[in-house]
Amino acid sequence: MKVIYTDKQRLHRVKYEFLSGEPTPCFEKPERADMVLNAIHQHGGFTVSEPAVFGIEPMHWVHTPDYVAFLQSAWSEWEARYGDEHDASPYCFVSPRHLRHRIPKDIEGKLGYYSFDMTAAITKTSFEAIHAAMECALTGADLLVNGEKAAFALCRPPGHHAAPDLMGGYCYINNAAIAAESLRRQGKDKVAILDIDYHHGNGTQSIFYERDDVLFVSIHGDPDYDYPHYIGFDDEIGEGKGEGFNLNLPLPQGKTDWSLYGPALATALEKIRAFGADALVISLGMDTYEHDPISFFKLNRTDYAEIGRQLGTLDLPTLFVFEGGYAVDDLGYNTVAVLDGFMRVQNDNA
Ligand code: OKP
Ligand code: ZN
Repeated sequence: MKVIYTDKQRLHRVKYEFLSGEPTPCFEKPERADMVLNAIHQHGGFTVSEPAVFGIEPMHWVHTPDYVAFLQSAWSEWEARYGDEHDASPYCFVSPRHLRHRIPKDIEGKLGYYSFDMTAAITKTSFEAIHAAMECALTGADLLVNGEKAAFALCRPPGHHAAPDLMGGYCYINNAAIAAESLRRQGKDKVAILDIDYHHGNGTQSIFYERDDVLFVSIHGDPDYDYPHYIGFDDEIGEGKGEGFNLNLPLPQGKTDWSLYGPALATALEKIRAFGADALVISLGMDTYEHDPISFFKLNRTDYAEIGRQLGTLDLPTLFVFEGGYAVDDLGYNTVAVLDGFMRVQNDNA
């Protein structure tokens, strides 16, 4: 399988996030991708290459122009105010209640307007990495358009929490959504996105909520108890002509092992089959792992191979787009277990 990766993505490295009231080293770090690359090289069945060059224009396919402009200028506006010692991060937010949704002129106001949490800080070189991650996803989509049966875009920072004009959850630009849109624009009439990150892919859901040409299905921790807290429930089914083209399968924290996950995955795959997808994008989050430090499912490496196998049985052109996963020591082997399970089915079909 072809893997698309570039070291430019290392240019995004945030110092801290705030958990349980104290600064904690950020879980989403460049070493995550290093571990995946390491396992990919050990496996031997992959070829890794650099992404092609794209401008920033594809960001506008799914994000608003004002949001993209904000991402580009945020660091310099922040640095002019505070210097370069600390990462740019919001301290106040535009709640949907009692406040006005006007775009402020001040950088502090803008950071809060365009964020839904404090986990998406911006550094001097973040935008270059964010851009490079999108290029990896777009290059992966192009591989499918050119006849490749599958590809893996090893993206970071991740993207699935990024909505049209919101960052959060370590995400800025929605790599998977842009890849799906690229497939749509290049002749794949129906694209399914399956998000198997532990956290609900709220950004991807929002982007496609009113569309019937891109199906969004997500299996994740119950938002009544877990991040992103305010979205990802099973009554969110899409709107307008998108009604029926959004499926959320929340599962309980703490006790979700294969006995609960397997049936949810079967439901997800059935929905994708019924939709009649021409291509599949997998938001591949590996934080469903039993030892993940910030998540609460109980999947293991055997389960990952089985997930890969079942995804392979859909027999669709498939782009894997990397999202979360924070148990760094096992992250690479778990990721490769999914991809290897998938490739074994492909070899059987060939
Ligand atoms: C990004 B991705 C839990 C804190 C969660 C944010 C998690 C962002 C996850 N106590 N903080 O979907 O893996
Ligand atoms: Zn996650």
